[in-house]
Amino acid sequence: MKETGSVLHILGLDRFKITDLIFIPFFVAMYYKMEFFYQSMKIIRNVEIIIPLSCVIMALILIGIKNRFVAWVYYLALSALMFADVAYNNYYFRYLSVGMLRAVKFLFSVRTSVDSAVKSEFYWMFADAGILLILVIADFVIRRITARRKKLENDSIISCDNSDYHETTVLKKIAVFFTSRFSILLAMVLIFVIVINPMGNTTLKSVANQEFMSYHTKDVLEATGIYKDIEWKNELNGSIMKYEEEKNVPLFGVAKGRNLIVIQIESFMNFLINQKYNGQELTPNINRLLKDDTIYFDNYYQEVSAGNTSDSEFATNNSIYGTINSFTYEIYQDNHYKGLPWILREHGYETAVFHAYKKDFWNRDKAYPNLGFQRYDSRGDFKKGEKIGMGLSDEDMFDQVIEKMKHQREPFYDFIITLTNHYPYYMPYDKYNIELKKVDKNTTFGHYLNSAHYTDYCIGKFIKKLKKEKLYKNSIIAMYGDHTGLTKADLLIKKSMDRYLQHEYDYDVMLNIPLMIHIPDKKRNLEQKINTTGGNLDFMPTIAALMGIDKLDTFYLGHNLLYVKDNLVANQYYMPKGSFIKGDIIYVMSRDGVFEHGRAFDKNTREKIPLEQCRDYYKKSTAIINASEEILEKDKLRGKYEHYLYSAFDSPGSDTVKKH
Ligand code: GP9
Ligand code: MN
Repeated sequence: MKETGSVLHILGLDRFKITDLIFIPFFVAMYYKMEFFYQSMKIIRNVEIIIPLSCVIMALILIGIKNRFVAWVYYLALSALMFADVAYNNYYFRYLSVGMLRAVKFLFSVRTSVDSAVKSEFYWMFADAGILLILVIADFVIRRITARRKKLENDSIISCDNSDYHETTVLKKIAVFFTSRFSILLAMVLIFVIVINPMGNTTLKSVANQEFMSYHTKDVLEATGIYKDIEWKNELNGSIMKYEEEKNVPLFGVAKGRNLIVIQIESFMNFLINQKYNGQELTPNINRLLKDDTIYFDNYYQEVSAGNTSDSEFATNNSIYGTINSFTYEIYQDNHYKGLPWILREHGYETAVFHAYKKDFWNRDKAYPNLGFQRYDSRGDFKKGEKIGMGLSDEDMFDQVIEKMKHQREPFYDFIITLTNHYPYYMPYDKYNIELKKVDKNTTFGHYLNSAHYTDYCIGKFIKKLKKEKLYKNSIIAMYGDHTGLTKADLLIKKSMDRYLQHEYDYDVMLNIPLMIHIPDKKRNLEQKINTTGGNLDFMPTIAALMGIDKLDTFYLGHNLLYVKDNLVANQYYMPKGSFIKGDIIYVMSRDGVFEHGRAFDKNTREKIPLEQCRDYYKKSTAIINASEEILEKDKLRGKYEHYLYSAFDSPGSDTVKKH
């Protein structure tokens, strides 16, 4: 029998029974899971606030859901999201975003990579959900038994006092609402205050970027366009698009009229170049090339965004960043572009991409026509041959590309993307030619050295064949690594690299990719090392000058690295937005997005640098990335280049005209 007048009843708290205390073990387990989650996410700032906050938000929501089975399903779904977050973070060092859900199909395509990223301990993310299920079932059974006993009692005692029990007063309704849905409401208010942060509080900003529920809410709001956290500041001060001035270098036009062959080498890092490991040269073929007619940029850094490989090619060809909101080739596939392929077409070039992998991977087949590539040979256009890892081996791919090149009209611009040196770098045993130290055997680092060494061999063979087929002398061959191959977020990789480098493995080495531009020239000695800081965005203005292009009539954000001395590389992936590399200085924005929480160091001395020295460059780094995002979002090139309304896209054997 209920006491309708009791305080508990008025507050609606009589909904909860003493038996509900059986859920206490779950809440304890949830606390430890949260601790484990943030530890796996490698979040270190404000965890003393973030962990209890996540528990409180989660508890408020769970308590608010009346049906306990529904509450369990909800919690299981959130646990699955946490699992996905830690797996993604383990490689990319950031939370998953709604935009990246579009890329799930691609992540599944590189299954071996995904499998390796999922560590068995991540399954602990489901442990407390398991406990909750057991308790929900136990609670259900207890309730059933109690209800049956009550019914029996009621049947034997003739009671006429039942009317009050069913009576639902307004007071009671409000009370029930406040103690059930109200808790959900309270959780939502909490999250929104953190996300919107009306007073611009630094701690709240830090929490919003790191706390599980707040981060995902903010991400959903941003993805749906309800909320935007982009402050557009014009910090660029007219320092961009200065080709007219920057083209004036001694080597201007040294490769005028030649074929351009660009090799984007999968996961190829600069630390490999000119290095010996265990007495063996890691990249003998490339090293030999550097000694002869090659301009080698050793302070070149990746400037990729969420589209990883595809953004490396995008930034290289267009001199703007890809978007962080998902992968550029999909959300901006219909934009208008005027990058290197279009510019070279204006100069009479035929443009083609060769990549022996799935045609629609990273949505390349849809994106390339707008980027100005007339031909795209993907997996289906290559003969079946030797397979390593994800597909056709680099050696076989290069052999087949040479055959294709022989039939191309000159001058051509060929963009070749390699594949074998892809995470997790497994190859057949007979391809392992670097003798590993015991400690590096069966490690990602060890596999990587071997697979990079293999790709170097393939490049050497390719250059020989170019010579044999008389395609060499009249070409300019540029090569660069698309992005890092060894993430320091993976602690085993970091340990191997710390040992190899004999200092802490950090972003200066991790994001450093080589750029090598080889210009065969009998009369001159072109070989030189340029150590100006640069990145993917600088490729277009640099190569354009070497190829004697007079005008870069487009929007772009890079610089000619043969001209500038003082350059800045902005980053937003791996290193969070706001980070930059400038000369010897590396500033790493904190993951909570607060400038003062970042760290800066000198890559030579490895000593800390006072943050105040970095503030202006941090603003510039943010501005350059915002400028890029704005170019994409507003499709800025469209207005200026209406005459590109129609682009011819000739897939092999067809001459379809694609309207875009
Ligand atoms: C597949 C290749 C791999 O086509 O470009 O992409 P990644 O996984 O390195 O971004
Ligand atoms: Mn890649």
